[in-house]
Amino acid sequence: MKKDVILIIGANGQIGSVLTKTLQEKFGVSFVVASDLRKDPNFEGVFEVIDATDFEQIQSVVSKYGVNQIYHLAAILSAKGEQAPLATWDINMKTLFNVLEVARLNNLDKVFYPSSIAVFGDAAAMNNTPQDAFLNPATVYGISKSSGENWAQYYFLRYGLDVRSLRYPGIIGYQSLPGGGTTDYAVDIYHKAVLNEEFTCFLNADCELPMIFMEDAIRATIELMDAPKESIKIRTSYNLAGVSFSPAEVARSIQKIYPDFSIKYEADFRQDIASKWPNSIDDSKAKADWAWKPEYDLETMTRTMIEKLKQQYKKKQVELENIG
Ligand code: NAD
Ligand code: AKB
Repeated sequence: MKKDVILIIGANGQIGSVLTKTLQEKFGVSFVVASDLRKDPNFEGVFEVIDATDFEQIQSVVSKYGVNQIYHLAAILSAKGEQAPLATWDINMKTLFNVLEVARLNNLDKVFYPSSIAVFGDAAAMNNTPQDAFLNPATVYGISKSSGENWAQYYFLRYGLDVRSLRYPGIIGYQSLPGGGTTDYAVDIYHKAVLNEEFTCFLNADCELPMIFMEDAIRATIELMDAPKESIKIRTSYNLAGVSFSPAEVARSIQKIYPDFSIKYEADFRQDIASKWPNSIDDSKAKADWAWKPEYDLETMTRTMIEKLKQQYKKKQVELENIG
């Protein structure tokens, strides 16, 4: 049987760096081609520099390695995207069109395209936001993702391309740092706690948002991609839920471990973005179609984040002492 060869676009990012390792374990290091705008000197495995706005660069790597699946992670996220709306639209859409066209022209077996809770706007119910809520996103990032979902479905309906997609909530992990989103505070807060520093939050204390622990997000991605084709009934993008909380709630969960941890609030433009996003998500379709089930709640996530970050900072300290 022909072996799967995977191309990951945007592999250096918060999700890509973790997903790459998981896919290397699943498919074998030599069957996973990681790519991004630059190569990380510490990267271990097969790597190609690809600017995904350039069709030819993707095409030549697909031909060189006989790629049959693409995970397309490259994008400009919500907060960064608002600094340059038209450039964000160009990058997010051009990279997607190139991936879809390369996949169609080379008869690839599958494509993964991440969408986001950013597709929702103030027309959707805030609590337990349904799969088929009206989409009126208020950021250029959200507009690009809601359009992207429909393009994914178009390629499935028109050409039979097996594109699969999840509307990720904010992703929280200890392995990597986030790259310019509105949910980034929920990673930074744990770093500050472990470093014994006060945290200044750019969202209001009571701003509840849907989040998911990295382990759950990666497992959801793999389970979606492994599911039999007939069970994938939604070809735009599946709602996906992990855990919902506000900055005050995550701070309280940290204070159970670090009672002196302190947080202050200085809301900025990201609060306006967050205020139009859901508080929580109804992911019953993902549960029904491909048996999705999150494992981490706020308490288990907080315990794991703190434990892992403490180990990482300790290791760095030892390395620095050895150099010195
Ligand atoms: P990130 O910003 O950390 O990483 C994106 C990567 O894409 C970066 O390494 C960047 O160098 C690369 N990139 C940008 N432009 C590129 C181009 N033209 N060609 C090739 N690579 C390019 O993002 P992330 O958090 O890892 O998110 C990955 C995907 O998941 C994105 O599509 C994002 O919209 C989606 N998503 C992320 C979250 C989250 O909380 N992290 C939530 C919802 C959806
Ligand atoms: C962002 O905040 O932009 C991302 C997302 C939820 O899509 N983390």
